Amino acid sequence: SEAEILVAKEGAIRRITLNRPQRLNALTRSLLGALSDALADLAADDEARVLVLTGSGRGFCAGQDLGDKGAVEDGRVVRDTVERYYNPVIRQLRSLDLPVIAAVNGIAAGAGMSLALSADITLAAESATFDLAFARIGLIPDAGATYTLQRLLGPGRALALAILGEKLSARQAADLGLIWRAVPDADFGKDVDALAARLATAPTKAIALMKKAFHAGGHHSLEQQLALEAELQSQAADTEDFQEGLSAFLGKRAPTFKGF
Ligand code: T3D
Repeated sequence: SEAEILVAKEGAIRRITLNRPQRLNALTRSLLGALSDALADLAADDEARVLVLTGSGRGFCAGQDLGDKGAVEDGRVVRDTVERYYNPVIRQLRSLDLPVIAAVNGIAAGAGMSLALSADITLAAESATFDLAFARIGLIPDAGATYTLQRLLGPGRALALAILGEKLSARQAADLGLIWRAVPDADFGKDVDALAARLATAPTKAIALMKKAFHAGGHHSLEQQLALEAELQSQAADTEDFQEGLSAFLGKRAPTFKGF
């Protein structure tokens, strides 16, 4: 049978495609295990400078596969699925040192929406929809969604969305600040590729330091954050890319960043 995820390497770009199109890429334990393995490989891949996470077929990801035997039966089983399959993937995505693009090609529902929101930059095709489907089946948002949603929307709108489970168009999601941008379907593939190519030549180390700063900023005081910025900025200034950025600016030419 076909692999449940596809991993492609192209220069410094890594692309992971959820690949159960006949089920809108719904997540099974085996798919989540494969995704976790791929993310572990990526974390150890020194050549990689950007990850694109996307789905095959007409959907991005319909969340937990509700037919996956041994994953959803009752509270005991679901706790195990969440702790052993979902949470590791979310931690891995979050702690990657490179920028993560979610390329939302179609519907993102349930934990599929959680996955899309855990990326650093979420780009969606205009025909894609975001569906916090959990309440429809009597569950709560998980895979980090109760964390990311309230940071992106504010706690009031996040909880209302969780309770009501309204489907959002890609444009609505962009207007609410849930995602970076909704783009016309005809441009989607090209725009995703252009963004990935751009990030593959970006100052990758500085991006890793930005991620660290913003993640800590969510729970720091201003004093703590100013101290952290001083530390991380000094690390950024010690990179070869900063020397290159500086000399390119002064020399009125385009910089060539190496990622370190
Ligand atoms: O351990 C744990 O379980 C805890 C973790 C929970 C995390 C969660 O994600 S809970 C939320 C799970 N997801 C959902 O509740 C969404 C279920 N799907 C839908 O509501 C709809 O499929 C969509 C709104 C996403 C899309 O609707 P539509 O009309 O575009 O497509 P469709 O016809 O419903 O789906 C196409 C096929 O995929 C269909 O199969 P068929 O009829 O062609 O044989 C459908 O049953 C299947 N499919 C879609 N989503 C899932 C699924 N099969 C299993 N699980 C799914 N989540």
